[in-house]
Amino acid sequence: MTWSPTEADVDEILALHPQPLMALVHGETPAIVLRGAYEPVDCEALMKRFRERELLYDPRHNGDGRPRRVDIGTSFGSHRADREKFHAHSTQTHELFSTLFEGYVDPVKVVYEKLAALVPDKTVLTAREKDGRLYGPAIFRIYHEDLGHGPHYDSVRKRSKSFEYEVAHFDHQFAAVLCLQNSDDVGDSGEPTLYNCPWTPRLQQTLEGTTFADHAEAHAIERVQIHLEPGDLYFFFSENYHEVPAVCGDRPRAVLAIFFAMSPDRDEIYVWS
Ligand SMILES: O=C(O)CCC(=O)C(=O)O
Ligand SMILES: [Fe+2]
Repeated sequence: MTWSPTEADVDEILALHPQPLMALVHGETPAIVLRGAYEPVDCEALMKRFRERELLYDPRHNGDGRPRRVDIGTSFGSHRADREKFHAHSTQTHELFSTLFEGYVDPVKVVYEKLAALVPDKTVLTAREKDGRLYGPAIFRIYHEDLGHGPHYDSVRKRSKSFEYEVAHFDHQFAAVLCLQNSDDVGDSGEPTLYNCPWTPRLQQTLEGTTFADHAEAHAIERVQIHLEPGDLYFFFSENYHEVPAVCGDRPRAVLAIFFAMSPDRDEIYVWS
């Protein structure tokens, strides 16, 4: 059987995979793709709003002109080293997002609702510490030319080892990404590839002597590329290796992303960005 994404509506997905997140963990399917989760015209309208509010700009014409990703929201990875600043930044993001989408359907709400529909037996919450302090709810990420992600996996538990944070105390970690805008390029540019290959300590040892790309080639590891149109949303097990080839051309790739953690024996799913 080929390793192919599950593309359907939520009811059909639940009929195929009663526990969709565990199906991702077990590699039964590389991704769950919900086409048209958000209106493409609203994607365009939000991009316009981000530009008007100067939240979105071309980093090549700003500061030192070096290409870098434009984030609208709080990145846990960038802020976790300083807990006070991280939670303060997250609070600002909650405030910003409470008015940013006025006049349109709230895309963050849509992503949370779709996730909740896929896990009817669990409660989906923005991640929080025991004292109630919140993480960022979600993040918009705009990738201009030359920006993407090389092969990597994401796990606060296994990679970042941030055990001082609640989100490290779950068994499995995932990501969900809603496409707002694609680059112009018709090739690989900005189109994520997922590998049927979770990180393990053993793999880590193997990779000490080689690159992930060579390892994947040598072992003929299954891979799929996910093609998204504005409004499409995909979910994947972020402990599998994955990559996003660098954007080519002038039109940036823009997405709304969340990370989330789940344990089969916990009622709550914690979402952050
Ligand atoms: O944008 C995507 O499709 C995936 C992003 C990703 O892998 C990450 O942010 O760690
Ligand atoms: Fe990732």
